[in-house]
Amino acid sequence: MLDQLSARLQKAIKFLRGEGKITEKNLAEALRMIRLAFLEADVNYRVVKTFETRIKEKALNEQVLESLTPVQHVIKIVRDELTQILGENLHQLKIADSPPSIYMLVGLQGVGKTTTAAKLALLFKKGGKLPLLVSLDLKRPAAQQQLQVLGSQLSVEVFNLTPRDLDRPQAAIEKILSSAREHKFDPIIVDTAGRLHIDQELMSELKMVKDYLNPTEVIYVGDAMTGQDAVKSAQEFAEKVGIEAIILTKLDGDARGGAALSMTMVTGKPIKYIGVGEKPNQLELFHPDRMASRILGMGDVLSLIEKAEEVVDKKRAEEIARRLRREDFTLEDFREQLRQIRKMGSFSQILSHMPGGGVFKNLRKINFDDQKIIHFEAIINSMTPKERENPRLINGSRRRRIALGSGRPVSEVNQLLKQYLEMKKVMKKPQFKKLLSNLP
Ligand SMILES: Nc1nc2c(ncn2[C@@H]2O[C@H](COP(=O)(O)OP(=O)(O)OP(=O)(O)O)[C@@H](O)[C@H]2O)c(=O)[nH]1
Ligand SMILES: [Mg+2]
Repeated sequence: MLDQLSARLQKAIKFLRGEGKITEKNLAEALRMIRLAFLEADVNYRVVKTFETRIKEKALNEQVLESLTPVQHVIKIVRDELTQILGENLHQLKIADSPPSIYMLVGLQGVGKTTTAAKLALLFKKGGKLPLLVSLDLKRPAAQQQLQVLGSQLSVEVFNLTPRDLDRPQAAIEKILSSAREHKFDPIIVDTAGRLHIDQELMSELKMVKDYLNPTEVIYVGDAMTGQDAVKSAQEFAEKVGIEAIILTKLDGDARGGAALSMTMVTGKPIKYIGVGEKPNQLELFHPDRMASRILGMGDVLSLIEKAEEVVDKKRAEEIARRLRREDFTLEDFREQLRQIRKMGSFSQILSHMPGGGVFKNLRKINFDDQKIIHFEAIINSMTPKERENPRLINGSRRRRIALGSGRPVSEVNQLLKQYLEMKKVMKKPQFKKLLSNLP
């Protein structure tokens, strides 16, 4: 998988290693090699440009981490940027607030929608859920049978729709939903029709199904082997039907990587799973960081880099602890804390050492899921340094400006400020101070 890209990137890095020192000139040559590797792998041109610019900027301007050589530092930057364009964090499927969650799979013909529907069902079943498979391919009665066969192999329930049902999709969907509620099926995984090309008819059909179904997530299924075509069609599905997530299939084949590396940046949607074989158990959660490391190879250097980063993280954590002790816990510190949580769950670790109940009960309630942390960070980013140091400045009109700047609702800005104050209050409690004094 992605072997060729991997080999070419490694060649670029090997070249730099041979040089020993990073200069503008040899960096330019390495970047040229990296650019060619990407283009060869059929990565979207815009993505290649962004990637190149960011690496150049960071390699020439960033301070090299202690204990890393300049070349190792460049490797770290390449890995970080690779992770970034792959989507940075792990993204799980969204779960509906009230069950059942409904996942609607869309995509072109033959990309692997039906196979993926079955794979997802198996994953949920293994996780102790009771999934229900449904095919809403309104044109092809044989699609029902394909799903039935897969379902019976996996002992997963498949909702059987008659040709008459398929003529009346709204009534059929109501029937499915009420049956799912009655039998406590959760989630419902809905397979849909594929077409060779995107046409108006398919899009209207999918839009209609989506409106009746009201899915928790529409998942675009793309064939990684088709490279930029998969990216282009993802864009069209995103525009015309609306998608929340991406699953890339056939990454076990000789896919060159272009689809995986362009998808998220071009569509703005995360890849959540990847298909790595035809068998029902060959679906994996997509870990951008692992994928980046796999593409770069060089396990030894990467683990060295990770160690160096741990030291930095530890220093940052110490710095925050020091500031906490001084009680001037600003929004800047809060943001740094959020970043750390996102990276390594350090605050949750601190919390896990605390006695339950009491002052910490409220803190545990704060919902630090990945998405929220990203939004909170975006909000803090939109504040001026003054506001971060002195949150009391943030009045109504500033809140609106910050909301606008970060693309988040004002209510979320309020929520963030509330949680920040909550945390600050807890920081002042004697129990917390005692805990902090025990930190390294
Ligand atoms: N190697 C490999 N093959 C896959 C993967 N996912 C699906 N396939 C194969 O791709 C082919 C098409 O899969 P389907 O699931 O029928 O595709 P579909 O999107 O439902 O197709 P239509 O319903 O005709 O639009 C089958 O031969 C699958 O076995 C994968 O991750 N790896
Ligand atoms: Mg199918």
